[in-house]
Amino acid sequence: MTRDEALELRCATGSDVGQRRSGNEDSATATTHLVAVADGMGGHAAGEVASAIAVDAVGELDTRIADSDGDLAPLEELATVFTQASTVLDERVGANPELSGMGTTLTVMLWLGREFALGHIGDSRAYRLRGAELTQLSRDHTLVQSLVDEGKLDEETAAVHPGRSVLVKALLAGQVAEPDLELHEAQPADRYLLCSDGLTDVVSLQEIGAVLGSTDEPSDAVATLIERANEGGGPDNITCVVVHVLDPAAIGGDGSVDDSAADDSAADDGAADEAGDPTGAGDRSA
Ligand SMILES: [Mn+2]
Repeated sequence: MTRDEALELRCATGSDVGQRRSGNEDSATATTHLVAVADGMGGHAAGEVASAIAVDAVGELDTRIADSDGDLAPLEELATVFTQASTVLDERVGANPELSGMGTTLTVMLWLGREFALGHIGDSRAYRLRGAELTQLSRDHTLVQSLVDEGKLDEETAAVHPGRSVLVKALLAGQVAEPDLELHEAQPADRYLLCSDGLTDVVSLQEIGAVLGSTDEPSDAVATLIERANEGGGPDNITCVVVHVLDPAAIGGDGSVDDSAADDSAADDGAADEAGDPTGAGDRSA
């Protein structure tokens, strides 16, 4: 992961409570090497606790990477995020039985040079826009997706199925985490989206692809996607992280990028979203 070979990234995060929920149980983060979305579940604000635990585990990996000499095995490191989050979920439920049943999705990208490791559990999603083609990189761990895989349900029916949010896997206290872990190669000009189901339940894939392709500013894409989900009724919390891999050809011969924006964007837990800009933006290299 030498810096010379690293692709230049620009990313933005945003989270919004939506139109019908009283609290925001989603969490998101963007650190130097990692971006993540977590969608918590469980009553009495337990979902908020669970998704924050997942995002904290992501932050700890970022610290380990910063302290390392760069010689880390990405998939193994990413796996530790899930096991660590599970351990903390167990501890917190053990100490606070009223939190029992809390859990969270977690979709996380670890950027290393020209490739990234994707770790995923639950029904938040990771997409790649390459050219005009939007590809879902994650697979929903839902009952309806299992039925689609078995040929018992078609994609169109699954997308509007009333039971579509029933998860078969998530980060849950008392359970061993079984995330999907994969390495992907990135290309200049790729665009990536991590999002909670509050976006994908109400905004079509065509629209998501069009928004991602419409602007060179990740923060504009995040704001527009959240706006579209709210226009679509905003039935759930909406969280998006957009990552642009910059195209050296488009930013000048020396490959430098405008560095003037803030360094990192942190999670926005949505509690104060109504008043402000829901997005944060930053430039960095993986
Ligand atoms: Mn959700």
